[in-house]
Amino acid sequence: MKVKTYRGRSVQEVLQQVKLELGEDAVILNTHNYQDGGRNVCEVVVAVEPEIGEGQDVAENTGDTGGQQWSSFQQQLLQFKDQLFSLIRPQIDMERLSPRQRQLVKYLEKEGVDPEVLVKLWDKLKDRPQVSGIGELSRIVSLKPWDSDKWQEKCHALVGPHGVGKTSTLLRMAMKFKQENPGKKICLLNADAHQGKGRLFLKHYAELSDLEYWEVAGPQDWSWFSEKSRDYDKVFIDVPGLGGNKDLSTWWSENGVDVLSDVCIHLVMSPLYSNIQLDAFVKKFFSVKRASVIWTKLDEACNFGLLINTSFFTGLPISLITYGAGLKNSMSAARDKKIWKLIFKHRLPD
Ligand SMILES: Nc1nc2c(ncn2[C@@H]2O[C@H](COP(=O)(O)OP(=O)(O)OP(=O)(O)O)[C@@H](O)[C@H]2O)c(=O)[nH]1
Ligand SMILES: [Mg+2]
Repeated sequence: MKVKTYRGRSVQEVLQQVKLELGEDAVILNTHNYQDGGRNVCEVVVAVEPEIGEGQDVAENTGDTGGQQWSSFQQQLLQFKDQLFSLIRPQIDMERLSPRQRQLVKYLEKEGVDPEVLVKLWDKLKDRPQVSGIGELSRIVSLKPWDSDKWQEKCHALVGPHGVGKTSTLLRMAMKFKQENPGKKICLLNADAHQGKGRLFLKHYAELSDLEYWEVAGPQDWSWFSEKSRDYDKVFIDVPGLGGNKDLSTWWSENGVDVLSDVCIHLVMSPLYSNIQLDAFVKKFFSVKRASVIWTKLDEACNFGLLINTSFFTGLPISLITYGAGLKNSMSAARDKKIWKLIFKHRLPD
């Protein structure tokens, strides 16, 4: 799978170049106009499906991710998926796909994409050789990049299992927001204050970054904070990992968090989890206020089919990706070019 960038003086000029080189199969992922030395530049990012024989083992060739080998568990999972898929397979006549479409479906199967997603994709592509596989896939994987103008809600709560990277991501988001909106008042709200280490970490960086910091525990605190929140333009909320049988809706109602208005929830996940585990987390952290998925620890993962599966089964857009333990240069807003490079080339953002 290729992701290529073309530049020219106008959209028309660049599109003509794209069409000449790549024909009808090129899928436009993004266009961007800017000035360079007083000249207008139009940049177009396109995705192209690979030639036959090319790219089938892209993932193995690039060596760009942290995970270098399949773990035996992943192999078992893939075997299980193979068996499942082989039951459904008789219904899927791969001959009804064009060679490129077929190759795309096979690549995704190797990448751990769920058979149900593959069947859906096949259904959209069958007997329609002119239809682009990536184009159809981009209808499944929706994106809502973490840019301040796209996310108008005041309060952003990060939820997810213990250790997935909630606190670090929350800090990165708050710091990015502050950098882009220097005049705005930002608050870090720690609802996970019983965790000594995370608490110190958050408090320390709040002080360093000149962000206001509060802790809440129980309905009285939440009720107080719902008034206090009027002082802020943005509030970033660190929610505890919720061990055992606790789920998010129980925690939310027990703590009376509903008093807080204008809240959206971001589900923080990592491709290091298995499909089964991820399914359990998606249920555990269910909420009608859920608005996006944030993917963390991409630098430690060796395949990314889970991103597609989660988009398919939850319908949630991806807003952010993180790929490093440090707070700097380890987070990107989820844009198509980056997501496709990740899935098809196993390449992390530069
Ligand atoms: N490699 C890698 N490490 C990360 C990433 N994001 C966070 N980490 C590390 O993962 C560990 C856990 O991160 P936290 O932000 O504390 O995770 P958490 O979800 O808040 O954890 P709890 O508060 O214990 O539930 C830390 O050591 C982070 O530095 C990432 O994208 N890649
Ligand atoms: Mg934490």
